[in-house]
Amino acid sequence: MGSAISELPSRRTPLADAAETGLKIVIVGGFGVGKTTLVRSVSEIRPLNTEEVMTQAGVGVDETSGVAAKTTTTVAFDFGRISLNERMVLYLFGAPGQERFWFLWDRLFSGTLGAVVLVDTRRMDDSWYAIDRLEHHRTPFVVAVNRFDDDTAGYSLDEIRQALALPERVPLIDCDARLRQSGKDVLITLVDHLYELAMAQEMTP
Ligand SMILES: Nc1nc2c(ncn2[C@@H]2O[C@H](COP(=O)(O)OP(=O)(O)OP(=O)(O)O)[C@@H](O)[C@H]2O)c(=O)[nH]1
Ligand SMILES: [Mg+2]
Repeated sequence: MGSAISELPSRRTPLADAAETGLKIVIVGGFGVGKTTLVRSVSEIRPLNTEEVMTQAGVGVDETSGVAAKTTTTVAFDFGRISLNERMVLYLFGAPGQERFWFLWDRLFSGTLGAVVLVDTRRMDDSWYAIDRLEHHRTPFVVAVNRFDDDTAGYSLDEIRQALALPERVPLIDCDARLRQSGKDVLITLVDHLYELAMAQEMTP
């Protein structure tokens, strides 16, 4: 199956035009699902991170079960950039995952064309808030399952789709946020999805 973005150079659409100046994409999801890792692994510029070391003050506040090795957390947002081809530039904004920073999200969504929801299957409930906010803002999104090594349950994508009550039209894929190509594939899936939505909109009179 060919990716729609490979067809973009020959087609002028509002989405393709916007892509030349840069599409704003947000990466959302629960605490510690790998948002910062994803922005870091795909960004071509040195990513801006607003990571802070988690301290004793966060004990009992920051829910670290399942991410015991985690020592830092995003307190504002991550920022990175990636060119998918010569005509398509994405600006990536990784949201902070902790509940106490969620008030930043709605602002972060302004001007956003699309989003990636990262999911950790060990803590699926953490994805609800992200999906809810995106639906509220009518921001198109794809869902990417970041499989951690100690994810022993091994839920299938179908099971995850059901658990999250995701409609068929929302793309759902596996990824490893630590791998550049995998992160890039997630972004290509998102751009393809945006492209299809834009084409469908063009078709409706
Ligand atoms: N094993 C494994 N570890 C991962 C993967 N992705 C991220 N990690 C690790 O998981 C931890 C959490 O990743 P972060 O990227 O900080 O998560 P985050 O979503 O930005 O977290 P907050 O900003 O605090 O919400 C880090 O120690 C990563 O190295 C993965 O796919 N597999
Ligand atoms: Mg982070």
